[in-house]
Amino acid sequence: MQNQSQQSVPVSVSDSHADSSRTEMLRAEICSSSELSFLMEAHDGLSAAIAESAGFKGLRASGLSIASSLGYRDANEASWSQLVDVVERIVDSTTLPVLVDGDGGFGNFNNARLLACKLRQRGAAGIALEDSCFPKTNSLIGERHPLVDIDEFSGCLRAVKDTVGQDLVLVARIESLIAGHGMDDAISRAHSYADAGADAILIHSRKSTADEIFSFVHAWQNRLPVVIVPTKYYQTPASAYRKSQVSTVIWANHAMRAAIAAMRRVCHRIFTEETTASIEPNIATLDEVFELLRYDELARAEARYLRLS
Ligand code: SPV
Ligand code: MG
Repeated sequence: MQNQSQQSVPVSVSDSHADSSRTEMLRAEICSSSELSFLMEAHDGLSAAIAESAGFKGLRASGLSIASSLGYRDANEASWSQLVDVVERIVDSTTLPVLVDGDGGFGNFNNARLLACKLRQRGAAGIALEDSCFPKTNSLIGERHPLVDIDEFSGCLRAVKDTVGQDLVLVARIESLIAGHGMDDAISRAHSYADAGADAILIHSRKSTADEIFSFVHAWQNRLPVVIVPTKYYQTPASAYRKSQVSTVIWANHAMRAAIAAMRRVCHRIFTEETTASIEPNIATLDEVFELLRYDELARAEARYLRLS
Protein backbone atom coordinates (compact mmCIF):
# COMPACT_ATOMS: atom_id res chain seq x y z
CA MET A 1 0.00 0.00 0.00
CA GLN A 2 1.37 3.37 -0.81
CA ASN A 3 2.19 5.80 1.92
CA GLN A 4 -0.80 8.09 1.74
CA SER A 5 0.55 10.48 4.37
CA GLN A 6 3.21 11.52 1.85
CA GLN A 7 0.60 12.86 -0.54
CA SER A 8 0.49 16.60 -0.13
CA VAL A 9 -2.85 17.23 -1.82
CA PRO A 10 -6.10 16.35 -0.08
CA VAL A 11 -8.22 13.90 -2.03
CA SER A 12 -11.30 16.07 -2.21
CA VAL A 13 -9.65 19.05 -3.89
CA SER A 14 -6.85 17.55 -5.94
CA ASP A 15 -6.24 19.15 -9.29
CA SER A 16 -8.13 17.45 -12.11
CA HIS A 17 -6.48 17.79 -15.45
CA ALA A 18 -4.72 15.70 -18.05
CA ASP A 19 -2.16 13.64 -16.18
CA SER A 20 0.55 12.32 -18.46
CA SER A 21 2.27 10.38 -15.69
CA ARG A 22 -0.83 8.28 -15.07
CA THR A 23 -1.20 7.72 -18.81
CA GLU A 24 2.36 6.46 -18.94
CA MET A 25 1.70 4.21 -15.95
CA LEU A 26 -1.28 2.70 -17.76
CA ARG A 27 0.66 2.40 -20.99
CA ALA A 28 3.38 0.57 -19.10
CA GLU A 29 0.85 -1.83 -17.57
CA ILE A 30 -1.02 -2.59 -20.79
CA CYS A 31 1.49 -2.04 -23.58
CA SER A 32 5.05 -2.52 -22.36
CA SER A 33 5.08 -4.73 -19.29
CA SER A 34 5.94 -8.36 -19.94
CA GLU A 35 4.08 -9.27 -16.74
CA LEU A 36 0.35 -9.97 -16.68
CA SER A 37 -1.39 -6.80 -15.43
CA PHE A 38 -4.63 -6.48 -13.51
CA LEU A 39 -7.06 -3.57 -13.51
CA MET A 40 -9.62 -3.48 -10.72
CA GLU A 41 -13.06 -2.08 -11.23
CA ALA A 42 -13.95 1.17 -9.48
CA HIS A 43 -17.29 2.94 -9.65
CA ASP A 44 -16.81 5.80 -7.20
CA GLY A 45 -14.12 7.43 -5.07
CA LEU A 46 -14.52 4.95 -2.26
CA SER A 47 -14.19 1.79 -4.35
CA ALA A 48 -11.18 3.38 -6.07
CA ALA A 49 -9.45 4.07 -2.75
CA ILE A 50 -10.15 0.54 -1.55
CA ALA A 51 -8.72 -0.99 -4.75
CA GLU A 52 -5.59 1.12 -4.39
CA SER A 53 -5.10 0.12 -0.78
CA ALA A 54 -5.47 -3.56 -1.79
CA GLY A 55 -2.42 -3.13 -4.01
CA PHE A 56 -3.81 -2.80 -7.53
CA LYS A 57 -1.66 -0.80 -9.93
CA GLY A 58 -4.49 0.40 -12.14
CA LEU A 59 -8.23 0.90 -12.18
CA ARG A 60 -10.99 0.35 -14.65
CA ALA A 61 -13.90 2.79 -14.39
CA SER A 62 -16.48 0.19 -15.30
CA GLY A 63 -19.71 1.05 -17.10
CA LEU A 64 -21.84 -1.66 -15.53
CA SER A 65 -20.67 -0.82 -12.03
CA ILE A 66 -20.98 2.94 -12.43
CA ALA A 67 -24.46 2.58 -13.91
CA SER A 68 -25.50 0.20 -11.12
CA SER A 69 -24.20 2.46 -8.38
CA LEU A 70 -26.16 5.36 -9.89
CA GLY A 71 -29.29 3.20 -10.09
CA TYR A 72 -29.18 2.95 -13.87
CA ARG A 73 -29.00 0.01 -16.25
CA ASP A 74 -25.90 -0.57 -18.33
CA ALA A 75 -27.72 0.53 -21.45
CA ASN A 76 -26.40 4.08 -21.87
CA GLU A 77 -29.02 5.33 -19.44
CA ALA A 78 -26.34 7.34 -17.64
CA SER A 79 -25.15 10.20 -19.82
CA TRP A 80 -21.56 10.82 -20.88
CA SER A 81 -21.38 13.83 -18.59
CA GLN A 82 -22.49 11.72 -15.62
CA LEU A 83 -19.75 9.23 -16.51
CA VAL A 84 -17.17 12.01 -16.69
CA ASP A 85 -18.21 13.30 -13.26
CA VAL A 86 -17.85 9.85 -11.67
CA VAL A 87 -14.45 9.41 -13.33
CA GLU A 88 -13.31 12.69 -11.79
CA ARG A 89 -14.15 11.38 -8.30
CA ILE A 90 -12.31 8.13 -9.04
CA VAL A 91 -9.24 9.98 -10.32
CA ASP A 92 -9.19 12.39 -7.38
CA SER A 93 -9.50 9.60 -4.84
CA THR A 94 -6.40 7.67 -5.90
CA THR A 95 -2.99 8.04 -7.47
CA LEU A 96 -3.63 5.15 -9.87
CA PRO A 97 -4.15 5.32 -13.61
CA VAL A 98 -7.78 4.89 -14.67
CA LEU A 99 -8.89 3.14 -17.86
CA VAL A 100 -12.41 4.38 -18.53
CA ASP A 101 -15.12 2.24 -20.07
CA GLY A 102 -16.39 4.61 -22.76
CA ASP A 103 -18.95 2.11 -24.10
CA GLY A 104 -19.50 2.81 -27.82
CA GLY A 105 -18.58 6.48 -27.45
CA PHE A 106 -22.16 7.70 -26.87
CA GLY A 107 -22.85 8.32 -30.56
CA ASN A 108 -20.63 8.62 -33.60
CA PHE A 109 -16.98 9.66 -33.98
CA ASN A 110 -17.82 13.20 -32.91
CA ASN A 111 -19.38 12.16 -29.61
CA ALA A 112 -16.52 9.73 -28.98
CA ARG A 113 -13.80 12.34 -29.48
CA LEU A 114 -15.66 14.81 -27.26
CA LEU A 115 -15.92 12.15 -24.55
CA ALA A 116 -12.20 11.39 -24.87
CA CYS A 117 -11.34 15.10 -24.54
CA LYS A 118 -13.45 15.45 -21.43
CA LEU A 119 -11.97 12.33 -19.88
CA ARG A 120 -8.49 13.66 -20.53
CA GLN A 121 -9.44 16.92 -18.80
CA ARG A 122 -10.62 14.97 -15.76
CA GLY A 123 -7.40 13.01 -15.46
CA ALA A 124 -8.29 9.66 -17.04
CA ALA A 125 -5.33 7.64 -18.33
CA GLY A 126 -7.12 5.69 -21.01
CA ILE A 127 -10.40 5.02 -22.76
CA ALA A 128 -11.83 1.73 -23.97
CA LEU A 129 -14.32 2.06 -26.80
CA GLU A 130 -16.41 -0.86 -28.02
CA ASP A 131 -17.97 -1.49 -31.42
CA SER A 132 -21.52 -1.81 -30.11
CA CYS A 133 -24.35 0.39 -31.43
CA PHE A 134 -25.78 3.21 -29.34
CA PRO A 135 -27.62 2.67 -27.10
CA LYS A 136 -25.67 -0.39 -26.01
CA THR A 137 -26.89 -3.35 -24.00
CA ASN A 138 -24.59 -4.93 -21.46
CA SER A 139 -22.68 -7.72 -23.21
CA LEU A 140 -23.62 -10.32 -20.62
CA ILE A 141 -27.40 -9.97 -20.94
CA GLY A 142 -29.81 -10.52 -23.82
CA GLU A 143 -29.27 -11.78 -27.34
CA ARG A 144 -29.42 -8.57 -29.35
CA HIS A 145 -26.00 -6.95 -29.68
CA PRO A 146 -25.84 -5.05 -32.96
CA LEU A 147 -22.35 -3.97 -33.99
CA VAL A 148 -21.21 -0.77 -35.65
CA ASP A 149 -19.86 -1.25 -39.16
CA ILE A 150 -16.13 -2.00 -39.08
CA ASP A 151 -15.14 1.03 -41.19
CA GLU A 152 -17.32 3.38 -39.21
CA PHE A 153 -15.86 2.22 -35.90
CA SER A 154 -12.33 2.42 -37.30
CA GLY A 155 -13.08 6.04 -38.24
CA CYS A 156 -14.27 6.63 -34.69
CA LEU A 157 -10.98 5.29 -33.29
CA ARG A 158 -9.02 7.45 -35.75
CA ALA A 159 -10.95 10.52 -34.66
CA VAL A 160 -10.21 9.81 -31.00
CA LYS A 161 -6.53 9.17 -31.71
CA ASP A 162 -6.24 12.36 -33.76
CA THR A 163 -7.85 14.28 -30.91
CA VAL A 164 -6.06 12.97 -27.83
CA GLY A 165 -2.91 11.50 -29.37
CA GLN A 166 -0.73 9.88 -26.74
CA ASP A 167 -2.54 11.60 -23.84
CA LEU A 168 -4.88 8.63 -23.41
CA VAL A 169 -4.26 4.93 -23.94
CA LEU A 170 -6.80 3.88 -26.56
CA VAL A 171 -8.23 0.39 -26.14
CA ALA A 172 -10.46 -0.93 -28.94
CA ARG A 173 -12.98 -3.46 -27.70
CA ILE A 174 -14.33 -6.06 -30.08
CA GLU A 175 -17.82 -7.46 -29.51
CA SER A 176 -17.85 -9.93 -32.42
CA LEU A 177 -17.90 -12.99 -30.14
CA ILE A 178 -20.65 -11.47 -28.00
CA ALA A 179 -22.74 -10.69 -31.10
CA GLY A 180 -22.21 -14.15 -32.60
CA HIS A 181 -20.23 -12.89 -35.60
CA GLY A 182 -17.43 -15.37 -35.07
CA MET A 183 -13.66 -15.43 -34.92
CA ASP A 184 -12.90 -14.27 -38.47
CA ASP A 185 -14.92 -11.14 -37.92
CA ALA A 186 -13.15 -10.55 -34.58
CA ILE A 187 -9.72 -10.89 -36.16
CA SER A 188 -10.48 -8.67 -39.13
CA ARG A 189 -11.91 -6.02 -36.80
CA ALA A 190 -8.80 -6.25 -34.64
CA HIS A 191 -6.55 -5.57 -37.64
CA SER A 192 -8.68 -2.68 -38.78
CA TYR A 193 -8.71 -1.15 -35.28
CA ALA A 194 -4.95 -1.58 -34.99
CA ASP A 195 -4.53 0.22 -38.33
CA ALA A 196 -6.77 2.99 -36.96
CA GLY A 197 -4.38 3.65 -34.09
CA ALA A 198 -5.61 1.57 -31.15
CA ASP A 199 -2.96 0.87 -28.52
CA ALA A 200 -4.51 -2.43 -27.40
CA ILE A 201 -7.36 -4.77 -28.25
CA LEU A 202 -9.97 -5.88 -25.74
CA ILE A 203 -11.62 -9.11 -26.81
CA HIS A 204 -14.79 -9.92 -24.92
CA SER A 205 -16.49 -13.28 -24.45
CA ARG A 206 -19.51 -14.46 -22.50
CA LYS A 207 -18.62 -18.14 -22.62
CA SER A 208 -18.02 -19.99 -19.36
CA THR A 209 -14.60 -21.18 -20.54
CA ALA A 210 -11.78 -19.12 -21.99
CA ASP A 211 -11.45 -21.27 -25.12
CA GLU A 212 -12.52 -18.62 -27.61
CA ILE A 213 -10.28 -16.07 -25.89
CA PHE A 214 -7.30 -18.38 -26.37
CA SER A 215 -8.32 -19.01 -30.01
CA PHE A 216 -8.37 -15.27 -30.58
CA VAL A 217 -5.00 -14.74 -28.90
CA HIS A 218 -3.50 -17.53 -30.97
CA ALA A 219 -4.81 -16.12 -34.25
CA TRP A 220 -3.98 -12.52 -33.33
CA GLN A 221 -0.30 -13.24 -32.65
CA ASN A 222 0.05 -10.25 -30.34
CA ARG A 223 0.06 -7.59 -33.05
CA LEU A 224 -1.21 -5.38 -30.20
CA PRO A 225 -1.53 -6.26 -26.52
CA VAL A 226 -4.70 -8.14 -25.58
CA VAL A 227 -6.98 -7.15 -22.71
CA ILE A 228 -9.64 -9.52 -21.38
CA VAL A 229 -12.61 -9.42 -19.00
CA PRO A 230 -13.02 -12.86 -17.40
CA THR A 231 -16.37 -12.27 -15.74
CA LYS A 232 -18.05 -15.39 -17.12
CA TYR A 233 -14.98 -17.62 -17.51
CA TYR A 234 -13.83 -16.96 -13.95
CA GLN A 235 -12.58 -20.52 -13.41
CA THR A 236 -9.59 -20.02 -15.66
CA PRO A 237 -6.45 -19.40 -13.57
CA ALA A 238 -4.23 -16.38 -14.17
CA SER A 239 -1.38 -18.73 -15.04
CA ALA A 240 -3.22 -19.67 -18.26
CA TYR A 241 -3.33 -15.99 -19.28
CA ARG A 242 0.35 -15.59 -18.48
CA LYS A 243 1.15 -18.60 -20.65
CA SER A 244 -0.84 -17.31 -23.61
CA GLN A 245 0.67 -13.82 -23.26
CA VAL A 246 -2.51 -11.95 -22.50
CA SER A 247 -1.46 -8.44 -21.46
CA THR A 248 -4.13 -7.34 -19.00
CA VAL A 249 -7.02 -8.77 -17.03
CA ILE A 250 -9.92 -6.53 -15.99
CA TRP A 251 -11.92 -7.50 -12.90
CA ALA A 252 -14.92 -5.61 -14.20
CA ASN A 253 -17.66 -5.64 -11.60
CA HIS A 254 -16.58 -7.41 -8.45
CA ALA A 255 -16.42 -4.48 -6.01
CA MET A 256 -19.93 -3.46 -7.04
CA ARG A 257 -21.23 -7.02 -6.67
CA ALA A 258 -19.50 -7.39 -3.30
CA ALA A 259 -21.14 -4.15 -2.15
CA ILE A 260 -24.57 -5.40 -3.22
CA ALA A 261 -24.16 -8.67 -1.33
CA ALA A 262 -22.84 -6.95 1.82
CA MET A 263 -25.42 -4.15 1.82
CA ARG A 264 -28.26 -6.60 1.29
CA ARG A 265 -27.12 -8.74 4.23
CA VAL A 266 -26.68 -5.79 6.56
CA CYS A 267 -29.95 -4.08 5.61
CA HIS A 268 -31.83 -7.33 6.10
CA ARG A 269 -30.35 -7.88 9.55
CA ILE A 270 -30.85 -4.33 10.76
CA PHE A 271 -34.43 -4.41 9.52
CA THR A 272 -35.28 -7.70 11.17
CA GLU A 273 -33.28 -7.27 14.40
CA GLU A 274 -34.06 -3.57 14.95
CA THR A 275 -30.55 -3.07 16.28
CA THR A 276 -27.08 -2.83 14.79
CA ALA A 277 -25.42 -4.59 17.73
CA SER A 278 -24.91 -7.95 16.05
CA ILE A 279 -23.58 -6.59 12.77
CA GLU A 280 -21.01 -4.17 14.21
CA PRO A 281 -18.17 -6.74 14.12
CA ASN A 282 -18.90 -7.46 10.43
CA ILE A 283 -18.85 -3.96 9.00
CA ALA A 284 -16.04 -1.47 8.49
CA THR A 285 -15.14 0.48 11.57
CA LEU A 286 -15.41 4.24 11.50
CA ASP A 287 -11.65 4.35 11.94
CA GLU A 288 -11.32 2.47 8.66
CA VAL A 289 -13.57 5.03 6.98
CA PHE A 290 -11.51 7.91 8.38
CA GLU A 291 -8.28 6.26 7.31
CA LEU A 292 -9.45 5.53 3.76
CA LEU A 293 -10.63 9.09 3.25
CA ARG A 294 -7.50 10.51 4.89
CA TYR A 295 -8.98 12.50 7.70
CA ASP A 296 -5.45 12.64 9.13
CA GLU A 297 -4.47 14.96 6.29
CA LEU A 298 -7.36 17.27 7.14
CA ALA A 299 -6.32 17.36 10.79
CA ARG A 300 -2.77 18.30 9.81
CA ALA A 301 -4.05 20.98 7.46
CA GLU A 302 -6.27 22.40 10.19
CA ALA A 303 -3.32 22.57 12.54
CA ARG A 304 -1.41 24.45 9.91
CA TYR A 305 -4.00 26.76 8.38
CA LEU A 306 -6.92 27.15 10.75
CA ARG A 307 -5.98 29.97 13.07
CA LEU A 308 -8.81 30.15 15.55
CA SER A 309 -8.75 33.19 17.79
C1 SPV B 1 -18.54 -3.37 -17.80
O1 SPV B 1 -18.40 -3.92 -16.70
O2 SPV B 1 -19.13 -2.31 -17.94
C2 SPV B 1 -17.96 -3.99 -18.97
C3 SPV B 1 -17.71 -5.41 -18.98
O3 SPV B 1 -17.77 -3.31 -19.96
S1 SPV B 1 -19.18 -6.20 -19.32
O4 SPV B 1 -20.14 -5.92 -18.26
O5 SPV B 1 -18.85 -7.60 -19.37
O6 SPV B 1 -19.67 -5.71 -20.60
MG1 MG C 1 -19.11 -1.69 -19.99
